[in-house]
Amino acid sequence: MRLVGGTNYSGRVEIEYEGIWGTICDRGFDINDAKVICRMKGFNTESIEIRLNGFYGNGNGRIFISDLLCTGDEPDISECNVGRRWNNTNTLCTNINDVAVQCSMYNVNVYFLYYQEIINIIMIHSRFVSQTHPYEYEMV
Ligand SMILES: [Ca+2]
Repeated sequence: MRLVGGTNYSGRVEIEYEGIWGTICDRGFDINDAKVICRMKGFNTESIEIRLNGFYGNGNGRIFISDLLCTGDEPDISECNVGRRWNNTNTLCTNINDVAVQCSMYNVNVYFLYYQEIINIIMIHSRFVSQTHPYEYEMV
């Protein structure tokens, strides 16, 4: 799966099937479906935007999936139920209906680790200061 026409964390959703890249129809597409797509791409699933109406440009190929039915907890869209797919997508779907998503660029867990690392550095540094300047503490 790839995101096209946006940034590394946003774009039109394209999936590969039998060597051909195609799109997903917006029919039945909701935030739970978008969560699985962002998770697959390794992004945070907490602040996601669904972009419709060709926000990142319409695709120009096949439409492989419509009526995607993810619960939001799946690790991969291949594990979601799908209403219609491959050669049987909804006839109302055209490339105007291609879905796009904007995932969150930042992972909450990454920020948490970064915060922990800063605390570690402060603690190591303050230990170093107390060892190299022992009298400052004894004079109090
Ligand atoms: Ca859905």
